[in-house]
Amino acid sequence: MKPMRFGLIGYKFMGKAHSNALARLPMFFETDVPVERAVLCGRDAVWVKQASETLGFKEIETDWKKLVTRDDVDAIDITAPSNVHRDIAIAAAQAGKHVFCEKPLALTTADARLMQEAAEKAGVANQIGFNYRFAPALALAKKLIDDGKIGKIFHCRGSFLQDWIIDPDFPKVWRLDKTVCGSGALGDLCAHVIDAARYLVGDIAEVVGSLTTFVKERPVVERMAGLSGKASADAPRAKVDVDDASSFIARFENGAMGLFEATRFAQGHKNDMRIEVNGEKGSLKFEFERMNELWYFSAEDEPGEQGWRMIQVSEGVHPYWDKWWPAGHVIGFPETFVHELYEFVQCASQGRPCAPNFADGVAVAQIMDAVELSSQRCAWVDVGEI
Ligand code: SOE
Repeated sequence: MKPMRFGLIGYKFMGKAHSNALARLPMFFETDVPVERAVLCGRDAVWVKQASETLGFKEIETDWKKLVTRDDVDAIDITAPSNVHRDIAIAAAQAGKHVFCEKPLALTTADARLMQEAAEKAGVANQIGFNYRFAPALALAKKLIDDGKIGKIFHCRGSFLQDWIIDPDFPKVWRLDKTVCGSGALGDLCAHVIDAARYLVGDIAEVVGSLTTFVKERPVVERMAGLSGKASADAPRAKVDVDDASSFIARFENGAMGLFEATRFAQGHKNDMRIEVNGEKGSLKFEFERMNELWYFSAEDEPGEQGWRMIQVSEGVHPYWDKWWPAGHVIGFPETFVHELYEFVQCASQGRPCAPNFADGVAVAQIMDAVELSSQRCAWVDVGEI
């Protein structure tokens, strides 16, 4: 059977997460086509070679333009920083390759739309890396909502809190450079929460928000590190042009209210992504750092027996669980990437639309741009304006 040969761009944090997922996918999941780690791509030949050996890729490429037109590659997986997503994804789609792209889809909604158009025109599978919705607990929350368990939804409360850039001497890494990442906490963190909210509750119609940058200048380091780094005391400083924190209120199209917050300045919070949904008949809440648990309150339980129940989402009946371990042998962050790539491979090989796809990436980009605009205007913004 013809395999799906992956060309992966990037080999740092997300590149490793995707490589690990591609390696483990065939060990646990039965895909319609075999999956191959074919070519790893990065600009520096020495480093990419080294990474390809560790991450199990057969070949390397240093120029993404060559990668996307190679005959021995069927799918392009983009984990490089956001400023290169647009050009790579469009070229890959035009070359007839299926495309998986990390979030945020692009620097702007306009660019994200170009990517969606190119992928749809080429008829290739396209998916965006909103991996949190692939936590079994969030997939179960979605099922419970679709089954009507919490009824009409009134509220959605989402947050994503981290604390890794509080030190003002922490360098201006690429995640803090607008030309490379598009936005700060908003695009890097809140994008996941917005996706989860759209997945569980539906589309957002209007937003009013506020963005803040607490540390306005940071030392520049020669090599822009990922999530860690130290600058020398005499390093020159440059302006930080992205948000350190962002919050917004939303009105969903179905009438529900939303409240969202993302920050990298919440001391003690490492990767604290949470979402809660309150409906007429019940509530659901999820906390990523306890990702094998889903909290559920049902107002339909017998009076006197009502209360929050914690569902340990690690039994064969739960989403994806039958593929993993015996009950209670919990999974973590890396497995969310296995799940999303499983969906991608299956959708691509069966010709089904992926979810979340580039259209979802565009919808999230629109909401984020509307939040930025609202912060500038100090007013509500209709998402349709973007
Ligand atoms: C860094 O803030 C980061 O790694 C994000 O880029 C990821 O999308 C998120 O999963 C965790 O935090």
